[in-house]
Amino acid sequence: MMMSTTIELHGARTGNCLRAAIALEEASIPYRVHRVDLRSGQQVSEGHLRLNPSGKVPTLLETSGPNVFALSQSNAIVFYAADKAPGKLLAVEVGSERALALERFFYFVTDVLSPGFDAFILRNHGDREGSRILEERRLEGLLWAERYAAQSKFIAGEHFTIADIVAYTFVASVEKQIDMNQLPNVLRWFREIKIRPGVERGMLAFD
Ligand SMILES: N[C@@H](CCC(=O)N[C@@H](CS)C(=O)NCC(=O)O)C(=O)O
Repeated sequence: MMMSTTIELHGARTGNCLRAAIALEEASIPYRVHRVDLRSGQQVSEGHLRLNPSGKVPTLLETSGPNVFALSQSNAIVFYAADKAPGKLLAVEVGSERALALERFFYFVTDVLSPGFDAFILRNHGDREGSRILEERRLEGLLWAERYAAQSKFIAGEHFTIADIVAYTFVASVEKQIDMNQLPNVLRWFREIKIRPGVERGMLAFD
């Protein structure tokens, strides 16, 4: 007998969770949303810690009969979605198209999201100068996004990939702080990505 598999995404309206939701939507993977109220500390409730001992979101649960598999890193969830829908979010064939998507995906993860997260930690510890330096580093991501979007329709070539997902959630997080008219290629690309049905649904997943 075939066991049916259900997928749940536990999270809140944060960049990491939205990235995971957009990836599932763009991969057309059916999933149920379970909202975690971060303000009231639900992420450290006994129930949530059982699923994700780090006390954070997002957490993806894949349940198949008695087997429950949990994933608790947003970028691993992005790859999980890409693997379940071969070719939709990342070229399967080893070659330049796939390598470029990985290069740009990891650029945004390691050189943009990471300093942004560290800036937040330093700010919470009162280190305003350290935080400012890292925030500047994060915003350099816009210049690279402009360069990438000038070269091709999407961030890593002529197809939508995981690189667009990470770049989109980053640009959406700073959109109100910057004058997007100074980044004409980012603006063109951002407007196109924003109205993709999968992106629209993902962005609303936790509302
Ligand atoms: N590296 C993790 C980071 C997860 C993370 O920091 N989640 C934040 C929300 S975006 C969180 O759960 N914060 C609540 C808390 O730390 O109490 C990922 O990419 O999923």
